Order: sequence, then structure tokens, then C-alpha cells
Amino acid sequence: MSELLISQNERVLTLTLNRPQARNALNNALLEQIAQALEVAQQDETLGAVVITGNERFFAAGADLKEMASRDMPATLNDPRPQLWARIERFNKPLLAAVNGYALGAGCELAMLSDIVLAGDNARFGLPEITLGIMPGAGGTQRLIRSVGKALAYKMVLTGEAITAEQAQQAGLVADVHPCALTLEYAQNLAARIAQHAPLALQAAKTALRQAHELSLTHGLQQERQLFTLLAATEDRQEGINAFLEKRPAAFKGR
Ligand code: CO8
Repeated sequence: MSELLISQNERVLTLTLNRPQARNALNNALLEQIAQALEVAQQDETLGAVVITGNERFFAAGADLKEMASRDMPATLNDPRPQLWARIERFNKPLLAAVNGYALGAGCELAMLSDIVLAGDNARFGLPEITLGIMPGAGGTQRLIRSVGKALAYKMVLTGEAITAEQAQQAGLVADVHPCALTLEYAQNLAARIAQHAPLALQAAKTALRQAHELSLTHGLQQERQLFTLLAATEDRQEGINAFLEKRPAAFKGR
């Protein structure tokens, strides 16, 4: 069976990590499949949002340590992983992570790369790399500190200790916590609500939100205004406003 299960329900695509024997460890082959699935989804106008999930006990236990063990410094230098992560990051539609159980190392990094994280009450988020003599290498230090702030980021990275779903929600890493059996359903429902909005507006909003981490406030506000102005040229903007004024649901076309 494939290590990445792909299913579609209306405008929502669900990607399910399926390497239970390795606790959904993210080897290069699996990252390649995720990147490919997202690239196909980006071109598919019938899709508005993607949910990525694992199973009820594991989201993903990190990079594949069996694969990593054989990589020395030159091999790590030439590792395709950074490019694979960059391809995943380029996905321009809403990406939701439905996290049950362990999201460790690269698993936690995959959740943090997602736009919205929903967690089951059994979820654990951690960056245990330090316990292995290494450190996070796929955004763990940079995204965690931007998401949860200095105190918790240093504590998590330097101890390698995981936090609970509740702590992750309090810290701002997780949007909602649900009973574990319902996490995926909640995430898919949220994705469906998001996916009914105008695709170009979603894309622009996601771009602007991402820029918030990169730009100064002044530049971020300029960028936001530019994207806002660009949307004024879309048919969907006219349709959205007309539909409101005519008291009917909007029929967006992605133009
Ligand atoms: N990689 C490969 N195999 C794994 C991994 C992993 N990360 N995690 C678990 N497995 C395998 C085990 O080796 C074991 O295999 P086998 O049956 O052949 O012995 C099987 O899964 C079951 O493992 P456990 O018996 O340990 O399962 P438990 O359910 O008892 O525990 C845990 C689950 C808590 C998830 C535990 O397995 C664990 O702690 N795993 C390791 C977690 C970890 O340290 N993750 C960090 C990895 S490093 C990383 O992500 C760095 C990313 C840097 C990227 C840089 C890119 C350039």
C-alpha cells in the first residue's frame, strides 16, 4: 500500500501519512510524494484546500533516522531534503494539519509549516533532535520561535521535551484541540469552509500572512495593500460583493 494515501471530498484533498511501521517517519521518498501531491493539487481548480494527517497515534515521528544514520556530512550537504521542504512550502492554497499523537522533529516541522494546525487531545509536539546529537534542520528553530515565542522555543529545542496539545494551543502553535477521534473530521470541515471562499483571495491572504514573518511592518502593510488592490481586478470580488448585496450565496469562479 502507498505510504501517502490521497482522497478527495468535494473541494478538500486529504493526504494521510501511512508508514505505521516507522511511526510515519518522513523519509525522502515520502517527502517527495507529499511535494508532488501538493503540486498537483495546486494546479487542480476543483481543489480549494488540503488537510495533511497521520493516524490516531502518530502524526509523524520525525525524519527517518534509519535513512539519516547512513548520511555523513557530504551526503547531508547534498541531501535533496531542503529542496523537498521548499517545494512543500511553495504550496499556495490553504494547508491544514490534523495532528493526533506524536508530531516530533520533522513531523513537528511539517505541522508548523502548515497554515492551520488542529490537534487531537493526545497530540504531542516536540523537537527531540538535541537528544540525538543534532538540532532541528527543517525550520524547527525558526518557525517555532516565531510561533510560540522565546521562552518556550528555547525550552523545547534545548531540552528536546515535547509539549501537550493544550500547551501547544496556549502557546499559539495549535488553533483548536478536539477529541482525538474527531480531529480529522473537524479539520476537513474547517478546510471545506475555507475552500468555499474565492481562490484568488485565499491565495493572496495566505501570501500576505506569510510575509508577516519576513517583512517589516511598513513593508508588510505595503504588500498587503498591493494584494488587496490586485483583488479588486478579480471577477470573484465583484461576485462576492454583489452576492452580499443581493442576499444570495456567492458563486466564485477563481477569476
Ligand atoms: N525514523 C525511523 N524509524 C522510526 C522513527 C524515526 N524517526 N521513529 C520510530 N521509528 C521506528 C522504530 O525504529 C521502530 O522500528 P523497528 O520496529 O524496526 O524497531 C518502530 O518505528 C517503532 O518504534 P518504537 O518502538 O520506538 O515505537 P513507540 O510507539 O514505542 O514510540 C515514538 C514512538 C515515541 C515516536 C518513538 O519511536 C520515538 O521517539 N521515535 C523517534 C523520534 C525522534 O527522535 N524524532 C526526531 C528525528 S530527527 C529529525 O526529525 C530531524 C529533522 C532534520 C531535517 C533536516 C533536513 C535537512
